[in-house]
Amino acid sequence: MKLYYFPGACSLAPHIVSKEAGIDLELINTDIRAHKLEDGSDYFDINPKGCIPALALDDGQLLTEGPVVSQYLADLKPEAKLAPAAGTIERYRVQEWLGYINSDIHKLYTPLVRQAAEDIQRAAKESLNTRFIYVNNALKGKDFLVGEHFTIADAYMFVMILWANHLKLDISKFDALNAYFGRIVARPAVQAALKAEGLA
Ligand SMILES: N[C@@H](CCC(=O)N[C@@H](CS)C(=O)NCC(=O)O)C(=O)O
Repeated sequence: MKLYYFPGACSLAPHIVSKEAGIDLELINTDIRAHKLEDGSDYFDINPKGCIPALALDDGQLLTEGPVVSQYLADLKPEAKLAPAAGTIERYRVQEWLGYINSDIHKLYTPLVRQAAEDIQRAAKESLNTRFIYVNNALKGKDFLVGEHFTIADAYMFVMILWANHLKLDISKFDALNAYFGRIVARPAVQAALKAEGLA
């Protein structure tokens, strides 16, 4: 399988999941601004959405949407416990987090990375702060977002906190969030994915 990715982008979450699961993926570096591959070919010809992550399956299908790609990878290796079994309340809890991160956190970064007008950036930062208050409270007394194991939701949340640090957002007051980040970043699979993306 091939993972279309860009270093440090949201595709890092399914990349981490693959490392945690012990699934070897061929990594295809994708320029998400120019929508080109390294050989100059047009990424829209591969994924008409133009976004990463995208997972090219061995049967020729393309799977898109990070939360779905991560669930697919996790379900290939249930013994790694990266996603609870489908149909259980724990699986819905993981999906609840994936949905929240995808729609209520991830996209708040767009005005910051695209350097939108000052007032739009300020509003995005305020909303991110509100979201991180919620996440920090949810993490108090817990090692992971759901249950006793690292899950695909943690891989995705890790990337959201990584971006906050990269953009120098002030998240220093969020003790539980920062302790959680420290635990996740120390995981060998996370280090391996960061290294493979040239970020370690
Ligand atoms: N709905 C998609 C969005 C993914 C997404 O926003 N990817 C960004 C990088 S983090 C991207 O590829 N942006 C390029 C573009 O918008 O053209 C998902 O959740 O996987």
